[in-house]
Amino acid sequence: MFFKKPYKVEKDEDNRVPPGQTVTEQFPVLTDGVTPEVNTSDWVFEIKYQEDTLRSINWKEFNSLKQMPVTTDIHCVTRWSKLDTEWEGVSVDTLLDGIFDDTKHKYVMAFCYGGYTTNLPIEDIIGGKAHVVTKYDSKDLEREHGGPARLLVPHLYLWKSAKWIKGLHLGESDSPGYWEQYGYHMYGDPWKEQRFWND
Ligand SMILES: Nc1nc2c(c(=O)[nH]1)N[C@H]1C(S)=C(S)[C@@H](COP(=O)(O)O)O[C@H]1N2
Ligand SMILES: [Mo]
Repeated sequence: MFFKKPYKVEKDEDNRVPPGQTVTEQFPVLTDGVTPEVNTSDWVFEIKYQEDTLRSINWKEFNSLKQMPVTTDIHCVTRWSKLDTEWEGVSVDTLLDGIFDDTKHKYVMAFCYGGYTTNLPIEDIIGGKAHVVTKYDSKDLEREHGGPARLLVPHLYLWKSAKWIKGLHLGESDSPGYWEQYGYHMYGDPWKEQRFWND
């Protein structure tokens, strides 16, 4: 008798966890420096290109955009991974809708309340690959994990998932963000163990 293979084979844990990582049930907090207190009444999210602000939205406007559930594994460069984390937020595609110009917008610097920054190629935050999330486990995102809103780019090491996000600065060229200036990899692919500059 002929059995069709199931369309989606559940990946076993070994194949889901990048090299050098260990799965944790905890959700460690990793913050360098201040944990800013950001009130949603003051919150603004800005998208900039050079000196121009292409979009500026407040909390109410952000929440009126299409909210998406995201279930994903996350990987921290300090060697923990967490499987099937559940988030909710707005796709970066939605945030860039109508303003994205692929001839000029090649890289992005995410900037945050508190001053943290991290750089990414624009390709890595479009096409459903990144969200600005405001909920974790169906609850408002805790302040220590970046509440009220953080970037979530789960296919890269978690330092790229900027907490307390304030906006995205689009540009033509790549320049190092906070950790990248201190030697963290410019790209940060966990499957290639791109932890530091020479990896
Ligand atoms: N604004 C800001 N975002 C940040 C950081 C930070 O120090 N400040 N740390 C990064 C690092 S190194 C990691 S591993 C993750 C940790 O997220 P968590 O604290 O929710 O686990 O946030 C990233 N985003
Ligand atoms: Mo990290």
